[in-house]
Amino acid sequence: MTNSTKPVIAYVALGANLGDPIGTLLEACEALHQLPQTSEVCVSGFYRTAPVEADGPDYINAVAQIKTALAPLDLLHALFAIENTHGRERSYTNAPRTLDLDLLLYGDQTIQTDELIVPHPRMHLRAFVLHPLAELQPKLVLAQGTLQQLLAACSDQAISPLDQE
Ligand code: PH2
Ligand code: MG
Ligand code: MG
Repeated sequence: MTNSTKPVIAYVALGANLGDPIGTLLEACEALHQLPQTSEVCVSGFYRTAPVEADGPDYINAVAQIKTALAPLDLLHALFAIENTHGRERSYTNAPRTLDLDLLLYGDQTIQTDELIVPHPRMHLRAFVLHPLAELQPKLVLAQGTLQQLLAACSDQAISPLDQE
């Protein structure tokens, strides 16, 4: 049994750089559509991105916007379950991975627990999050600035839309 809350708009970052990243992200999007108490799933385009503070092959990244009545920790655990379905292993910090699903924003809530910090503490520094997020919600403003200001500050991070390859 999961706890219900008033529905909120939440954002989830999707990333993968092992196995078949594009196929895995497509399956993860399908899994987001199947989440209980969740509707209006909208996914950005896919981007090829250079690893940031990480090693291994280039990543495929995207962001999904969802409307959900799942409580934050229930949503987090559902995201972990999807990661595990795709063979996610946790060997060392920022290790290459078959699938990473990070909860970026949950309505306008600030959450700080041992398990979950929202807004995601590094999202404002990462072009691989900000670009797809700006595609979905260009006028969104984070505590650190507008998406356009934040994107300008990480313009050195290599990122290219898959549909332009
Ligand atoms: N995820 C990380 C660390 N670095 N770099 C890119 N390009 N894409 C990611 O998804 C990513 C990363 C930690 O989760
Ligand atoms: Mg991550
Ligand atoms: Mg993660």
